[in-house]
Amino acid sequence: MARILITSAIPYINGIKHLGNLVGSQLPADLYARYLRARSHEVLFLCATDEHGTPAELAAAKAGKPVAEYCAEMWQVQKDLSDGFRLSFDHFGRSSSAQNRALTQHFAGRLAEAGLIEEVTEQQVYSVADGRFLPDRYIEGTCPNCGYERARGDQCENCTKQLDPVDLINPRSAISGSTDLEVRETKHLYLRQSAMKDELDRWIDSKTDWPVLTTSIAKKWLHDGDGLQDRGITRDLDWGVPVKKGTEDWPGMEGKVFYVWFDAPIEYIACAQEWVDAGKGQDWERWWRTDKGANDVRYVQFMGKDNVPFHTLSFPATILGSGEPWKLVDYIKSFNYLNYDGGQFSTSQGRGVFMDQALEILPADYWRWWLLSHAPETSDSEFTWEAFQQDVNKDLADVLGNFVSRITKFCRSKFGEVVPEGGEAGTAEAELMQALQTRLDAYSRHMQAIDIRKAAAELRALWVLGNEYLQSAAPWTAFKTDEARAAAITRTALNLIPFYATLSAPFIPDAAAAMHDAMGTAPVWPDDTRAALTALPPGHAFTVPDVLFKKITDEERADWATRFAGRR
Ligand code: B3M
Ligand code: ZN
Repeated sequence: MARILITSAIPYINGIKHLGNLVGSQLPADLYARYLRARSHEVLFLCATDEHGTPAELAAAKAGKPVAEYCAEMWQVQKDLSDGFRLSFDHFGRSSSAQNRALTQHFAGRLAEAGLIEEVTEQQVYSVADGRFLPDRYIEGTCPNCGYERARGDQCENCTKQLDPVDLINPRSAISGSTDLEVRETKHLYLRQSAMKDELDRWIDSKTDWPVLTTSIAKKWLHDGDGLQDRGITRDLDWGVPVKKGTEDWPGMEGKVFYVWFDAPIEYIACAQEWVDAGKGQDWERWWRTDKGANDVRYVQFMGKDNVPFHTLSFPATILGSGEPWKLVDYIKSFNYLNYDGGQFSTSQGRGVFMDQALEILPADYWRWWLLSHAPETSDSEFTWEAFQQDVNKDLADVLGNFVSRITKFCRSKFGEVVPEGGEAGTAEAELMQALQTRLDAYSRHMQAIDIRKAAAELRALWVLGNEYLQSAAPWTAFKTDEARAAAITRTALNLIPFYATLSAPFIPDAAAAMHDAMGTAPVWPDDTRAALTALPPGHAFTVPDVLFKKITDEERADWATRFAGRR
């Protein structure tokens, strides 16, 4: 038995995530957590909302709400959706927590003591009317390139040119519209990542088992161009973790907060504290401090590829730079993008399916199965309604669902709702058990290695084996001439239901629970297929479950394709 700490990238607070976001971190992390728990390992699985930064402030302003209130509401929305998708976090925290505030300030203090923080004086736009410095995207004006009048200080939305606020013609505050802007001197803190380049480089080199996607991104940032840059870790915003050196004020930093990407990964640690403070766990340091037992922990992170630089370089720089015995990540599973029907998911255009909409039209298991079995692991993958309809109907309804329904109904009609007695297992059963064993071993291997598509393919193949067995053993034919033989086949096939339920639970937890429920069984991981397929004794009672998966019709498919094409 091992101890595994699992974190998913923490989703931004500003809005509901789409299915591409979901399959890029939270869902695969959940699959892995469920698998490891099923194998009796001790798991701590954490996620949270990422609540600071300009996007949160802007979204709150748009919603006409104070930012703290907006975040509290959106946390609940995201929490309910993650429950709806059966994401089995041990705790779903908030990066705006008191625990994260204190810990973020603590790290900044340690980094400052270690000489890894530099104070840099910069020129920045100050709005006299608003009484504050303006971040680049809070400044609007006319684009010098295309003449678009509502270009932002960081980029022109119209022609996509990257801008500096000083490039804008007729600049004004995006908050108040005021043109009373001045360039003033201000101080910011920089994390001296460049001083840690060699240490980070060696650390990445030691991770020979990491996915290529992860290491190639890290290496690119370490070596391309001028190499690893120092990084500004403070911002002129109201909403965020106030800049402090531990518990002390930081002269010259009054009114500033830490940059959202500085405090967000620290929330992985703070979240474990929140978990304990919420009364759900005992000892968070056992998971996070190598001097308090975390040396035995294997720490695995899940994220989309755009988040990789922050997790391979910046966050490790924070941890290593602190000089304290914090647990470093052992394995980073990263993902490419899921595209939507010939283009991209788009939050601003409402293109694609978002988490709330998905659950309105189908239960979580349908989405979980399709998304995980098409996880964008080695390249981008694409969601199309045709593929979704076809795969779900085939894998879930025709193969798994049909198997369960067919054998339970057959048994009920011929032997009643109990596992029948009589007859003996023969060659067909021996062959089946052997084939299942081979697939089961491969399935476990792929799940262990977090090779998600390969694991899904093995699981599908396991379901198919049961269907083929039933088809060729044909208990309905045997019954006419040899009732004992029909009983033996039926008994074997009924035993496959709890076997499948346990193996399938990480992918489709609700259907798995329904299968166990119908069979009156509890999940026990099957190491040995022979033992598993003889586990239910003759006389064991069951019930015929409701239809596990209904098919998606052509009308539904066409309707959904139109409905989610864009403009929410
Ligand atoms: N919130 C970006 C994202 O949701 C960011 C991840 C933070 S992980 C510490 O993709
Ligand atoms: Zn422009």
